[in-house]
Amino acid sequence: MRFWATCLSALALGRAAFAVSNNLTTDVTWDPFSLSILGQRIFLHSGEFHPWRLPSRSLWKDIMQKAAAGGLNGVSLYAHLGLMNPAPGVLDFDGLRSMEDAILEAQAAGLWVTARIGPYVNGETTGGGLPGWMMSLNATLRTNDATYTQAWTPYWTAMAKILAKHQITAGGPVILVQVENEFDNVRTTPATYMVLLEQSLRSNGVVVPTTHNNKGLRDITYAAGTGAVDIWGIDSYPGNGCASSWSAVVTNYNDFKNTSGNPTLPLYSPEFVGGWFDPWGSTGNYAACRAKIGPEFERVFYEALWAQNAKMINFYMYYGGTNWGGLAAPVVYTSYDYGAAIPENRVIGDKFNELKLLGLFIRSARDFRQTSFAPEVTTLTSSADVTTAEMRNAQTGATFYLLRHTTSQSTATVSTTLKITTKDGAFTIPQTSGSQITLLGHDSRAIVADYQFGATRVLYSTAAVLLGTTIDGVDWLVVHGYPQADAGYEVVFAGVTGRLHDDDSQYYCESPTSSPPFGALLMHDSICQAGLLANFRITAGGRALLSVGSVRLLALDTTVARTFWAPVLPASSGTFKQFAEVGSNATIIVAGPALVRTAAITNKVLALTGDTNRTTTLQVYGGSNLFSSVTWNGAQVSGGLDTIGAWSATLDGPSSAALSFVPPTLAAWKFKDSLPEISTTYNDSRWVTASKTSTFLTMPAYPRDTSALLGEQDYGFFTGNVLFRGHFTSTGKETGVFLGINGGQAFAASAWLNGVYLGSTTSFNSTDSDVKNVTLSFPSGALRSGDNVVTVLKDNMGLNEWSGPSGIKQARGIVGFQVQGGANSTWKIQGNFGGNTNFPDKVRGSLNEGGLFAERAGWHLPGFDDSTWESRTPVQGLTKPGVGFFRTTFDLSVPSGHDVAMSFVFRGGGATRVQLYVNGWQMGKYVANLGPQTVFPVHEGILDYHGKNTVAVSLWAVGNSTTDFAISDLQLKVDAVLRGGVIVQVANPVWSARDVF
Ligand code: IPT
Repeated sequence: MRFWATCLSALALGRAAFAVSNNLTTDVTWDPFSLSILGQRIFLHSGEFHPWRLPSRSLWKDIMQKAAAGGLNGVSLYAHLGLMNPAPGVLDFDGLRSMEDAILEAQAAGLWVTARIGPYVNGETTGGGLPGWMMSLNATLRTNDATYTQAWTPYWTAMAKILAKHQITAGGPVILVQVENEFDNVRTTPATYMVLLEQSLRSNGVVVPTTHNNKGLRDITYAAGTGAVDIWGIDSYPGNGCASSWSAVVTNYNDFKNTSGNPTLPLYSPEFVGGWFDPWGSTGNYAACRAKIGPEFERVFYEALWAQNAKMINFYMYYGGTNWGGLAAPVVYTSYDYGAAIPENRVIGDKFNELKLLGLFIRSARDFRQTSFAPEVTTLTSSADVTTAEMRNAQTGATFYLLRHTTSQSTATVSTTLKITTKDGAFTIPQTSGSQITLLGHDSRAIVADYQFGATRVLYSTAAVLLGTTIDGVDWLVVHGYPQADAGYEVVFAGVTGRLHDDDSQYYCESPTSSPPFGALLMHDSICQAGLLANFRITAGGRALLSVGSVRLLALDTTVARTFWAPVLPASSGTFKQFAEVGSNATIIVAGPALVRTAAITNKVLALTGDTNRTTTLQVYGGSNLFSSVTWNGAQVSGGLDTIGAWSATLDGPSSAALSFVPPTLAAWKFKDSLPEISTTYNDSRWVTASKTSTFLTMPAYPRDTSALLGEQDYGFFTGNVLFRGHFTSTGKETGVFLGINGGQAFAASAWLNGVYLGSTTSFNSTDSDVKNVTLSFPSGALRSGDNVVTVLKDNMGLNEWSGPSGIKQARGIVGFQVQGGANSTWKIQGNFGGNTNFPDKVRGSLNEGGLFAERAGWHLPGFDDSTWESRTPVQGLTKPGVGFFRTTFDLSVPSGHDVAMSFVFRGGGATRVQLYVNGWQMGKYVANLGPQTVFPVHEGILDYHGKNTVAVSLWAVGNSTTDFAISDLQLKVDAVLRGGVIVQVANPVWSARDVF
């Protein structure tokens, strides 16, 4: 039973009226408009981040600080059951698997957390987050099956306890917990599985609302107690992904919620397009995707989502990161950059900054949070090519006109006027005769009317609002627009009587008379019209500060606005003092640096932290009485008021040593063969004997010449390369071997008989088959009398995501095998050292290593002694099909105090599969003939920027041509240099001897 937690005191405090709670806590409540936190209505503006996709743990702080600086107030965190629970009874929430640490970093940055803990998450990760061992269970996954229930319970209860400890009622940032993901895939009514998960959360102390991510516009509403979560939402990826063409915005989310869904809930998008993933073998590239799903796309699609009345939005992904080790599902390659706002290498640009503009606006537009849905219409615009929603806050009268092209993918330049209704009457704006509002190509515009902030009401602004805020008792409105757009932007303050006028080509305000000139950056003939109306043209690169009565109006070219920041000034006390709105309404306007991470004022010292990418003019607008000195990253900076009255100083960019830093050339490689297993003398007696004669994996009917089944998950191998050795006793008549091999899309396999190469097979891309059937002939002379061994090396591109209850359980391994000519075969299997139960590397975890001999022996780890190895480079490569392992070390001495983004860049190769190890971490899989990835970002922390580094590559020549035997280059390159960053710890445990077999 829910209750209506209305109370007079809430109303008196301006709190959300008629808020509904889940009856367990009133710290997080909701109504049809929005969520409220501690009685404060908020627009949840959140970004998706998977901490486990950023194994350099220290950098979680970087992402969290960027998210907060980027105008978000929340993060959404998937947890990965498979990583955290690699074997039955083994729970590991340490290091890169620590949900708790990620939550604490979010809290430090002032971000609310939506914990999306599965058990199944999808997310283009192996098994969709479910571990290989669950695939072998006699259970239908994602149902209330007793065996499956038993399987998820230990993880789930442990995770619930972590969340309970860090939920808002306990002083933590966790406000929402998502149960399952896109459960309509496996829809059952009632959803007893959902009920079980929810009950377990509750009995382990989670009281915050539960949520669900509904797959698109599919109805999965359940009656209370039969699987209903407190707040469900709709995921949606409109716009046509990374393809260069745009498809239309979606305009029926709100209808869906109100007709098929639940009209008492706010409209929630737990995943809204923040980019898209890219498959093996594509021609795509994430930089192009980031440009397509870029600033214009964000403006059009995100404002269209606002127009649908969404007040809870999470962008998937905000930082995608890296599918290092075996994290990827077969649908993606190593990079999970996703074209997201923060690129994989963490170097932010226009996409991030445009979302910041939207985020800061939505943060400061308090009245937006209680606006009602109004269908988009073309009746308010003079041009039918422009559509607008008119979203009004019935309590305050504030109104938001969201303008876009009627055909949302249009690239036309269209101009229109707009009819608005305000407290002071109806107007057609712009009022200046002949002026129009112009959408430039892919564009949209949020126009405010009766927009209240501080003591000021903006009657309307045709320029986009960046923010309105009160700093030291002065109301500041920051607006922006494109110089090429409107000939005259209009900003009208209600009831302001101060007059603007010009004097000697410099524009002044009458009151206060001491206002400084705003310079020649803005101009308009009629700027000084009749008192109330600021009518101006924005010039390229322009910024202008006007005093209008007691209000400061800062008008900016949008490209200049992107260099603006409004960090939260933490309150002096309170559990949530660093949280925008709920903890602190105070902000300061800072412009210039590539990033402003944090700001605080204590004892009249304004302490700013952030990054610069060049010598930068720092500007602080307003509040100059609040501080008497300024520090940047802890060091005092001297400055003073500039010509337009901003406090200004010069910040150093990166040092010349940092700018000229060049990592050493990778040279002095050592080499050793990594495929001793093909030798007839190789001793596989300690390998696992394939003995299963039945399986709960999905094992297709295939010819098999013995009853043993070779589904590798059944033997504890879920990741990376797996080796199989099939023994048969020859009668001399065998002609070849049939193999049906499943490694997931884009896998490869190679086979040898008694050390003689038989051939290889490759699945070419994500639309190719995940199982390949080959019949390989035995070359004459290869058979021996007695024991013969077929050695098969195959990789596993990750376990399938959900594709029905049997699709996810698809057996990886050798699903069909038959020696042509009669003989029965018996098989031995070897994968990663120790399998999923006894893997030795507890820091890097169960998915870092596969089953190559080099990996089993730990040759990829720093500290291994390769001094007796042959000198040979990966460019010299191999001489025949097989696997070689190459190692080298080098010192790095990166100037400190800088964030230097580096990547490994591969070139060349044919049917060549390379795994890249950096200080023991498997940071990339380069498949030369599939691509598309050639550049592999590796962060500080994995790389030791102030010490010795070990780089290793396994090189698998899958084919028999010389181009398959080698790559043509591998180097470490600098992507970007910033002064700043966060302090990074290195934790790269070194080699110790393994009893390899
Ligand atoms: C949505 C999943 O919920 C998410 O985990 C991820 O896989 C995302 O897709 C794609 O990157 S599912 C939605 C596309 C139907």
